[in-house]
Amino acid sequence: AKNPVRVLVTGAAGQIGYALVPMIARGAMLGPDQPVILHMLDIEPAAEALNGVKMELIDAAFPLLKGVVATTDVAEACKDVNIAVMVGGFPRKEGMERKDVMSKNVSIYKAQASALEKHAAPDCKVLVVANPANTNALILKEFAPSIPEKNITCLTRLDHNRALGQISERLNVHVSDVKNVIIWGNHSSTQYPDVNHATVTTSSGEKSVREIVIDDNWLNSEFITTVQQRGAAIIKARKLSSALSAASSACDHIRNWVLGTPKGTWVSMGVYSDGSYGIQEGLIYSFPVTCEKGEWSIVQGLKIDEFSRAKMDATAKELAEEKSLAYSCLN
Ligand code: NAX
Repeated sequence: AKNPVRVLVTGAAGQIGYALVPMIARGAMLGPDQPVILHMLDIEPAAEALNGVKMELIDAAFPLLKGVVATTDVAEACKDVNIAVMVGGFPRKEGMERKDVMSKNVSIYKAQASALEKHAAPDCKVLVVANPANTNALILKEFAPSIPEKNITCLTRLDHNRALGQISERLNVHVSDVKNVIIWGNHSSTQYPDVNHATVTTSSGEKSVREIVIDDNWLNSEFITTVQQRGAAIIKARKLSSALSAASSACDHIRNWVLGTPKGTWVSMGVYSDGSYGIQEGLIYSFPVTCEKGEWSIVQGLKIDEFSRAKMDATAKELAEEKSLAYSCLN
């Protein structure tokens, strides 16, 4: 039998946490033969709720779940973890300035970076979900210099999956027959969902999405804004933000990272830019990646047209601004 993997979920008493921990305990993140020990962190006001989640995990009698740590102590939460899913953060409340929200999250991510650096397993893989996800991940990277930068990522897989979903609905094909969309840039409304390289598997082979969706106008406008604004549409409908889809996409992100992407398929991940596609180094930017043996690599050589270039640069510009704002909060 495999040794259990320790998975940290921060903000575990929140709504994404509540959807995510049972998925992990059922093997949706690391596979149906991989035992796990869940480490759940939340803050003092949520301690009782967190303990309630722990009680339910015990009650669900998950065969793969070999232990549960529920704590408000960051050091204890990070102890020996192999995977860290950072869902906890400070939400933007009505009337709050962007800078104030940034400042709260910068201090949270700075502190949690240090705790991970001190206490986590040295090869720990980190996924930041909490917004502003790219910039929180960047701060985490800055303050955990001993964690390899390749191990620090943020979630744009939900946006990627939303793009697959929109194409599959439009074409009335199964979502698993659509692949290789790309989310470029920030997990925000400036993200660029790109279908130029996406394909659909049909009875007569693989076809490009552009070829099948004849309506370029839809692909160049409504499709993009629908994906960009999907989070807001969910809030409007549910009066709560996306939770089950975010949790499921977080599992997809880690599963593909650890166990690999299928041959010929790429996914979107927010990763530290190495300058690929002319995106400045020093930003956590969402790129198309393939994964093998626990390592992601950016898909190279895709042709970028002028329309895409402008959108990729606009979202990079926003990330550079977020980065300066975050740094200004450090002083
Ligand atoms: P909730 O407010 O339901 O839960 C957040 C939890 O984090 C709360 O239990 C809170 O007590 C806890 N928390 C706050 N500060 C903490 C700290 N310093 N350490 C540990 N825990 C802390 O929010 P939820 O709906 O679960 O969303 C969580 C985060 O995900 C938010 O930042 C949200 O904006 C972000 N999202 C990111 C998405 C993505 O694709 N990257 C999509 C979904 C979601 O909007």
